[in-house]
Amino acid sequence: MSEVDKLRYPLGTFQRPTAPLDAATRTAFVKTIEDTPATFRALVAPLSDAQLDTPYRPGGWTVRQVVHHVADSHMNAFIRIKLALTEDAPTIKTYEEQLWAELPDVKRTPVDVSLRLLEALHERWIALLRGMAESDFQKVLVHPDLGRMTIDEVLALYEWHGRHHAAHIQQALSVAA
Ligand code: NI
Repeated sequence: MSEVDKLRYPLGTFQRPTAPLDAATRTAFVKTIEDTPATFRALVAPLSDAQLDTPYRPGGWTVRQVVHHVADSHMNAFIRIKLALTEDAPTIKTYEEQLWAELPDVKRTPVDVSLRLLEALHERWIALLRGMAESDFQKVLVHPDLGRMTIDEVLALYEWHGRHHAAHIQQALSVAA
């Protein structure tokens, strides 16, 4: 892995599961997603504006952009799972995350707004995940870049995604310290 990629993927890239998750792994992944908003709040709450404006790597997003991105991403994830649950292998919509991170709401909105958004969103998301039947986790969506994905795979992706971006913030703080 190149030096840039090490900074970009501090925990390594997402490893897609090759089989349905076992019940214990699924439970653990749901718990990590449940804890994600609190993880971000704990990391971000004590930060100054200067720290929030620190990029997590040279040329990378600032801590502020990372927090708003996680809210953008997880709103999409929640919708994607609901589409997979209610339609037959729907093709989901990707979005230009780099451009979303430059839109005015990201520049002008305090991080606390996205933390509160994440807290409410994940409460809904966890209620959904904990209410699903075991068989629901094998329902599929079609991702334009990643192909057919089961909800198990989507769950694994977003379990990784929260940890991945929390590690970016830890990295930004260790560089700034
Ligand atoms: Ni991301």
